[in-house]
Amino acid sequence: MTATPATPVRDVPIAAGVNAPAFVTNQSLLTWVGEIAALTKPERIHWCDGSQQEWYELTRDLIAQGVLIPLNPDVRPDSFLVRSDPDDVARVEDRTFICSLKKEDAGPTNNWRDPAGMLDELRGLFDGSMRGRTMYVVPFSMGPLGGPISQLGVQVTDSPYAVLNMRIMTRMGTDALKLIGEKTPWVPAVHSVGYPLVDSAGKRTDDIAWPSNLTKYICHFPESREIWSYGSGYGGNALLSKKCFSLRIGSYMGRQEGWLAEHMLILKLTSPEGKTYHVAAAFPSACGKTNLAMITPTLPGWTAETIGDDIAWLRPGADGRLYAINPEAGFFGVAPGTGEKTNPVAMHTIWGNTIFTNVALTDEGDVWWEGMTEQVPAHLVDWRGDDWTPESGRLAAHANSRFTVPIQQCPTLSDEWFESDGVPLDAIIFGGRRATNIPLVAEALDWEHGVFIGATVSSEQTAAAEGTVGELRRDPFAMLPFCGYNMADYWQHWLDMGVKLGANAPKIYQVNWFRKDDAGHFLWPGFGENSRVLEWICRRIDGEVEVNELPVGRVPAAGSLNIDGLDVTTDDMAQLFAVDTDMWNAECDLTERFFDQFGKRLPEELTTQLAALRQRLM
Ligand code: OXD
Ligand code: MN
Repeated sequence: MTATPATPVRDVPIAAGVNAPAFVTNQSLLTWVGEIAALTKPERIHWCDGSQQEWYELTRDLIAQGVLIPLNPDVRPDSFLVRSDPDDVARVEDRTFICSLKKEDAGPTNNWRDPAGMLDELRGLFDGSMRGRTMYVVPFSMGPLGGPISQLGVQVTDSPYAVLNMRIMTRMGTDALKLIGEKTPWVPAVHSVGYPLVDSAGKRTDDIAWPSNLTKYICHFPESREIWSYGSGYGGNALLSKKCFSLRIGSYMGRQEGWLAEHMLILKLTSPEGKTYHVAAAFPSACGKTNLAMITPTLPGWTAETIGDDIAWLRPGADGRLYAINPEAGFFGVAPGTGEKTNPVAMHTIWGNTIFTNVALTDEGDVWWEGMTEQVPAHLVDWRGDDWTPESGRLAAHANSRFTVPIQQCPTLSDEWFESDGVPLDAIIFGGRRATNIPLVAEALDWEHGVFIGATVSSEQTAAAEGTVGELRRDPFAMLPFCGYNMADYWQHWLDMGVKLGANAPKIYQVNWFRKDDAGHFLWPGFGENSRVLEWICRRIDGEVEVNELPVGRVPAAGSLNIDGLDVTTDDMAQLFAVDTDMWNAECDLTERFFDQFGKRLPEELTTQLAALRQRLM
């Protein structure tokens, strides 16, 4: 899959220089690698070429160290289980900082640190943090190599586990490095797990399976487009291409350069008549985004193809339409809840070549997690490495356990994932988990109303996370933890984009698969049946279906949403689209309070939208 390097790349001791391949001419890259090495003091520097040989050597060493547990090759070839430290299992939002020059540019929804002070503190932490280890230099491209929407980055890391994941999640290696010419812009990302093997006195300690540090910092410097991450080896804290680059730094770059970096899946739909549609959809975590990205439509004749499951970069094209690429090359999916019934496509994707983190191990040497099969295995080794039986009374897999797998293994992958110009969007969808208020589907009245819908996305807290169950959490555009600048300015950027796109702008929709009746039962079957809502959206784009105008948006006119064969009654349909004026007025009050924190930076259009909604509710 990856080309053999033109220049052989070998690990050499640090004293011999930065050990860059001869073709690297970008002085800022060479200087930066030298500076980070001088600070972190690794024993060796290895420039990753992304080759099969490199993968073989890294996995061989990690197996020998007991870090990677090879799965049974007969059931899950070339796949591994990794168990993290129980204190390092998820993104750490309270340790994530936007270090913009001015605090108000980070805005009220981000943690902020003064960049100079933060860099000082980071330099102290990174000083000697790679002693005794190899520093890997990981060049990568987000998006197709050389594509007009793509961006280049280089992560240095002392985690070979992060290297293996980056090789799956990005186009990583020599081909990406070769694109960084003398003057090419690239994003630097520094990562250390913060567990040196040699102390400043030269005393060596043994390594452990999951090195990390209780002190964690995930820092972003938007103005200088830099990322520094310390103390964690897990997911978005360590794979700096993902949330750190593609969303936090990406969103900032997008604002400066006239594009959008979004927490959205991208899906291609084909109707029975052979017409194609492209949609991008933003959902907060735990709202079924991966399932929608890999949906198997239940409606005869419709097909769905996957282009992305998590991140979309959107840019106006020469024809004035909005084009989307998925900058990633793999899925870093949540394992629990993924099974043959809920997401057969994901289950087929992970047939092999997959890194599993914090799932359970079966006696056959395969993986298991809650929701994978109906039949619960009689015995497992749980994510912490302890014996487990169904009577154990605890989760076998961690709730945030993951699979990392190449997107090219996805059986529903669209050829258009390879398209460097992206796909033209017909619709943008915002979703959330809401037992009340939000209709099954509603069309925004116009772009500004759509931005208002995106800005007010909220989701009910589930029992899996901290907080009060059922409590509403605002997650505007599903970007709350991922926007690299002031959220109010981000909304303004979306409003400006609407002006730029004009009549070419995609239509905006809101969906909610999770509405419940008074007895607490879901009113809508969800999963593959969500294709019915997607069909309605496509038909609507073509002007083929009628709407009912409600205060909250345009919903399907009676009979225009296909529910043939579903066990959904007329009364259920009425409840799925009911607008309770009192509850909506209360929601408007919450929105006003939410907006208030942005002060003068809140775009006037959103205040106007809120007032208009109140008016429509009267
Ligand atoms: C993710 C997330 O991992 O949103 O995609 O947390
Ligand atoms: Mn995500």
